[in-house]
Amino acid sequence: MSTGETRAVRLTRWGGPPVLTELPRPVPTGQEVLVRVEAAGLCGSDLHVIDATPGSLPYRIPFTLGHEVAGRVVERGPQSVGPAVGERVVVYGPWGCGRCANCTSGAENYCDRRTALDRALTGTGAGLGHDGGMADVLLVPSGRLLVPVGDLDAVQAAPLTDAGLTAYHAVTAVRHALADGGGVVVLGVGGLGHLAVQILRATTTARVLAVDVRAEALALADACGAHFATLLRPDTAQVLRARTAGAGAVAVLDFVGSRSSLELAVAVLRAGGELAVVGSGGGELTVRKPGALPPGTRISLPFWGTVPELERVVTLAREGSLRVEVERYTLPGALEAIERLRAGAVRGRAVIVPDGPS
Ligand code: FEH
Ligand code: ZN
Ligand code: ZN
Repeated sequence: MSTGETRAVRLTRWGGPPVLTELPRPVPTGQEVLVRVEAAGLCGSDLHVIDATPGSLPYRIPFTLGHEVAGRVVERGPQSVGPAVGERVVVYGPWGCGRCANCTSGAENYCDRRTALDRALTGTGAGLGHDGGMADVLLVPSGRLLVPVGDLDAVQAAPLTDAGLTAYHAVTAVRHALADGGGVVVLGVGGLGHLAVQILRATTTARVLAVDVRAEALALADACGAHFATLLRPDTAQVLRARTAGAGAVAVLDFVGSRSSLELAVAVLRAGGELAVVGSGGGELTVRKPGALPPGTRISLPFWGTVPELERVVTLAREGSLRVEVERYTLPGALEAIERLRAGAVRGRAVIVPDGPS
């Protein structure tokens, strides 16, 4: 690979496997900033993108995968803003229009132009319709999308931009219900769930009750500070209720979003409780009155997070309150990481290190 090229893991046809290829190294113009990638996390959503059928996503192929990126600024366009050349950063992944009310408040995850009404955006962000960071370099549309990380290790920093930020945003959605040390149930202790446990312990007084289907995930939940962790069983709702003195959970963070996880959420929620559905597991919830949902239930569907929240997540990590469980892979190893993630074999988060040892 010459200095004028970059390796990249790209989606070149819908439903086909990603391929490792070489591209001309981008040159930043206008407000653009070029980041040398030091680490790029792999997410369950990457599998959804890879497996998408033609026309199901508003993205044009080919594009480079990778929406969870940390690196160093190496070149800036003449009108660029933000971190200087040489500064280590993480990349805020949801790239909005940058001009609507949500974008100008830092909530590009809820850009008004990404709605069905105005598909002005042809992509969700880095690695999601736009070239992402599963590569040697990443061209970022604006320095507004970069958050400095100081000396935080890139392999720890990259997952903060998606797994960490999404978990933090979900906790924020239910935070007001957590004030009195009530029980909060975390469904799924994977890449996002294990960080949610740590965020809850670091920023709330809630009692954290974790549920997963894998025994090794329960060990991870314990290591992350969960007060209680259990496998999903037929009596899990009763077990969790007993852990909340019969009142039920003041909040449930569902990082799975499957039929069984949503059923468990409904069964353990306290009246007036909060349900945040984060996972895209295909489960459905019937909202009807009267119905299965306890009275007063509030439901949110949090998506990713905001730039100010990403700054807070980076601060939590830099002060030692967040530790990401990672599996490292080289750039060519990304394909192996994808298959391990698909098999449910990844512990914590898979992170690709382009300059890592081959
Ligand atoms: C990205 C794109 C679309 C759906 C979900 C996601 C998440 O991985 C972002 O955290
Ligand atoms: Zn993601
Ligand atoms: Zn916008």
